Amino acid sequence: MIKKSVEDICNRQIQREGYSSILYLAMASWAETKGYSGIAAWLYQQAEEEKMHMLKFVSYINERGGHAILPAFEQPPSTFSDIPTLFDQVLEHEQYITESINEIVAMVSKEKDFATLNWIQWFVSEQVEEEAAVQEIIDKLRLVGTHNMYMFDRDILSLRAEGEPEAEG
Ligand code: OFO
Repeated sequence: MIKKSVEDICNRQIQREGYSSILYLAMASWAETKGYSGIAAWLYQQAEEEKMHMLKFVSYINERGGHAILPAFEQPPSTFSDIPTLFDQVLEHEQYITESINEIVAMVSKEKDFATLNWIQWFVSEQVEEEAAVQEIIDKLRLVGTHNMYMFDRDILSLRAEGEPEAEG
């Protein structure tokens, strides 16, 4: 049976992963309206992954005898200033998520909940990959320069294929 403190922090993470998903959906929608179909596709895929992360928490809490609660989500921004700023915001958001996963690690260690400590390791590795993938995009954007967004938009999906293996369910 999951402890209440662990159940609560995992429920908090449901909200954060779900918000990540709608934030990336909002970014994808904005990028699509600006003609960046490749960037939009990358963000739609990212939103799907975040939904899957949220569902992993839902299943885990319920499997351990807790109750996963689906929250209301804050409305994400609907406009973004430009593509480089958008990816800086993605990185910043991922760093925030990493911090929040680390808080779960610290809490379950303190509570001696070794099953959750073991389970959460998948997210620890996932965050390393996600931050690296976004950093790679930011680096490429810097190389390409904002005058060549056509090329960047065309190639972004191949970056994901090389750099970020699809997360497993
Ligand atoms: Fe991108 O983060 Fe989920 O975990």
